[in-house]
Amino acid sequence: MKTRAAIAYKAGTPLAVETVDLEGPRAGEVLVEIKATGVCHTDAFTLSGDDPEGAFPAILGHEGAGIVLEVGAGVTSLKPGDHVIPLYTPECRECDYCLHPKTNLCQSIRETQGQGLMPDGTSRFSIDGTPILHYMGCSTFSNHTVLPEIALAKVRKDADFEKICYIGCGVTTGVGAVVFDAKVEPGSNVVVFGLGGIGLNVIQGARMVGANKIIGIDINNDREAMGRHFGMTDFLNPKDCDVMEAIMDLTNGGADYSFECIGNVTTMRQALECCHKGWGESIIIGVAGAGQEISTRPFQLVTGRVWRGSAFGGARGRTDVPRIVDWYMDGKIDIDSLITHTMPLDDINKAFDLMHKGESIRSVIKY
Ligand code: NAD
Ligand code: AHE
Ligand code: ZN
Repeated sequence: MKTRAAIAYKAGTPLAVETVDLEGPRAGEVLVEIKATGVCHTDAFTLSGDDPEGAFPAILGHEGAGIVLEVGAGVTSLKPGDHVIPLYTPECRECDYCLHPKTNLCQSIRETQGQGLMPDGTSRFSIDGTPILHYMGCSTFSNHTVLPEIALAKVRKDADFEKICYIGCGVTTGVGAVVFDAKVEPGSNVVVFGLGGIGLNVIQGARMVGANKIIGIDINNDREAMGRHFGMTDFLNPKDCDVMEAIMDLTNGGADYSFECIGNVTTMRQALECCHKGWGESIIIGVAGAGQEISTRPFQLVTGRVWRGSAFGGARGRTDVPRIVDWYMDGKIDIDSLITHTMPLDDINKAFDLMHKGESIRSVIKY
């Protein structure tokens, strides 16, 4: 079939919206009509050329929601008409990772996914016979896309696509990091570095579990109001104060949990070192560019601070994403306030401009 998609031809150039050829689903695959997709900082990161796995030409986008149109041979858990959220972290429920209680990082198709290919090593997208790569196994910047069955969460039909698409990455990443990975206890003091599409979801996750102080840090003062709306108790701008000193004062010695939601190795170090001696845990969510490394004095860890990371909020997609849709529909989490802009696919480059200028939290493309 033909469909419309935004193509990343090479790093550092705007996306080109064009008609592409899409082959139907093969065995174990599903054709999905994407109804809406968010634009995440990770899409911009890969487009910038900083992603070691970035390969071009590709159809980016990994934060979508849509409807199943067709299923390939052997697909049993989905049928045409089902509403779905694509999963860049799939859940096969069979690999060593899925069977291990300590991780959500299903590895059953990770290798081909990282190469921009379907599990059989080929692409379903092309233009004039030239293959175009998939991205993070999702390619939601295409009105139609093909995914493996294990990379789709079936969700309820009464939820708006243009809101729940955000659960495909940002909401789950932020709220999940608090709830599934860090398992923040009520009364904890939490520090969040970076109050964008991820950090604000960490804040609402921290409020949801009953955190005490929720301290937000950003160089953009416009983020303070939104942070407070989601439960932030204190705002710090590193341009106006010594954040480390301020955190020590506000928390009586350091954070119980800190979350780095920027992707900057300097703030990653600060996030670790602002943790309380003896027990504070720092969770890295931000994605840093190729060649970047983190460092600290080992003494920071010897004296009880813990450094760890979180991908897709520790969520097992097919199991947890439908639950998070329920949390949204039950009013336990707010998504609507975070979607600051919506636009058609033809305007997708504006979404990247708004993100770079710090004017949007989430832009959503409506097909
Ligand atoms: P965003 O652009 O919406 O937000 C980033 C925020 O950080 C902005 O508010 C910006 O003003 C602030 N910031 C930038 N530099 C700063 C500094 N030096 N000090 C303080 N604040 C600073 O991005 P996002 O969509 O929220 O994504 C955040 C990071 O999380 C990115 O690196 C993204 O790739 C990553 N991410 C990781 C996962 C995962 O599963 N681990 C999932 C999604 C996104
Ligand atoms: N490809 C990059 C790493 C990118 C990365 O860390 N991605 C996160 C999700 S970001 C979503 O917005 C992730 O889930 N990582 C786990 C994984 O298996 O990719 C690189 O450095 O090579
Ligand atoms: Zn993302």
